Amino acid sequence: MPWSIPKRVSYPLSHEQVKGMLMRYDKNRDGKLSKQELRLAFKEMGLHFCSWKAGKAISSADKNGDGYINEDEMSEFVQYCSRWGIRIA
Ligand SMILES: [Ca+2]
Ligand SMILES: [Ca+2]
Repeated sequence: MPWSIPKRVSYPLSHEQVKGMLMRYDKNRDGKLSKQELRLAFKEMGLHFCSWKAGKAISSADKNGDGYINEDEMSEFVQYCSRWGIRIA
């Protein structure tokens, strides 16, 4: 992809933008995000969530219970994030 993630992300972003950014942190390219990958994503996006919140968001969005967020579950995850006051359009 031609664009890179800025140190600080300006909000609001669309759900698709957020999904796209998060999926770039799928380091091992298995098509889903582990807790570790998500934490790195948050950190690099300048969002400082504690691991408890990240864990809560993952378990809430993780519909099939495998401990990872896949592309389908990502929408749920992004919605959960928006409830924390992150304005996602
Ligand atoms: Ca992964
Ligand atoms: Ca899952």
